[in-house]
Amino acid sequence: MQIYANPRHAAHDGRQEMFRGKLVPCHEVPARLEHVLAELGRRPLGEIQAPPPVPRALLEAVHAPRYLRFLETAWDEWVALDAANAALDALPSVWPVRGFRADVEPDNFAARLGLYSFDAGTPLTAGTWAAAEAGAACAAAAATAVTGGARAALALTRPPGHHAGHDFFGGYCFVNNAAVAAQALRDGGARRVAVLDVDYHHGNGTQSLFYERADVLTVSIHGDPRTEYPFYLGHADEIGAGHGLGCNLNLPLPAGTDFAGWRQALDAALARIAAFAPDALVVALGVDTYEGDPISRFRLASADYLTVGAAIAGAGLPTVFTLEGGYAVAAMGVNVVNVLEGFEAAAR
Ligand code: OKP
Ligand code: ZN
Repeated sequence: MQIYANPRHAAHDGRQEMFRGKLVPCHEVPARLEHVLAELGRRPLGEIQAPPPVPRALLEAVHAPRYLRFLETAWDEWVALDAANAALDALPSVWPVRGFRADVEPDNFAARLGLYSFDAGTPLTAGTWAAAEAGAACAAAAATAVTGGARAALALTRPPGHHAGHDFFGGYCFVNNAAVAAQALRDGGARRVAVLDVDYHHGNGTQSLFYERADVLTVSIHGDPRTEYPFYLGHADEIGAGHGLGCNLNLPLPAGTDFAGWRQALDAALARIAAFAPDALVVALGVDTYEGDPISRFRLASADYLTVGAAIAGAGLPTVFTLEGGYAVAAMGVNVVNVLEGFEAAAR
């Protein structure tokens, strides 16, 4: 398969996230992607390329222009507040919840940081925009490869993307790479596209972006939001709205679910995707379903990911993989490459 690696990913290197009243080291670290690249060196699956730049029009088909402009300029504004800020990450601490106005963009930087975010766990750093934009370029390039006839393509996206919505970041995500890929596939001529999100956490951003669209089916298997992040979306009764009614499927599972239980949800997800009869599939590939993940609570073993990849190949669809979560850093490479190797073996 064609593989696009983000040459700028390491520029996004957050120091700390808020957890239980303290700032703790970030889980979403550059080493995650380095482990995937190292494993791809041991088990090559295709040529690894740098992507061409992502068209601005594609980014603006997914995200609000004023949000993208904010991301682009945020670091310079942060440092302009105080030169000493250059040694710190920008973390939001105030948000316009119910009853506040989101239509008026404040002048105050902290207020805008909150306007465009939903948690205090997603630091914005000097290289965040460069990394996020180049990650989206990987997603777009992978979609282009599939549009051009490739059976599958892999976008090694970091930072991840599936929590990012039309005009907000959070959950370590800034640009929704899976949505960029899905939109690029549509623009390339796919009449219907399915997004299958297998990350431990609900893909709230992707769901929201396509919630009222009938051309993109979004399916997510994830920890039940009653107890698991992102908490405020991802329930089974969210089925799409308007033209998109019936075009969203959430399969929340209790914390502690093992592979047997998770596999049943995957079969249900794949059955729904088959019924939708898409021309292409985007897999938002998180491997934080792993039993050793430090922030998640499913119990998949490394070998299970071979089975996951084979089952996804069974859909028989041109497939773009984007990379999402996975925080057991040393196991990340094996787990991701197992999915892809399982896919390739079954897709042959
Ligand atoms: C991003 B992705 C843990 C707090 C969890 C956010 C988790 C974001 C997951 N101490 N904070 O879906 O893998
Ligand atoms: Zn996750």
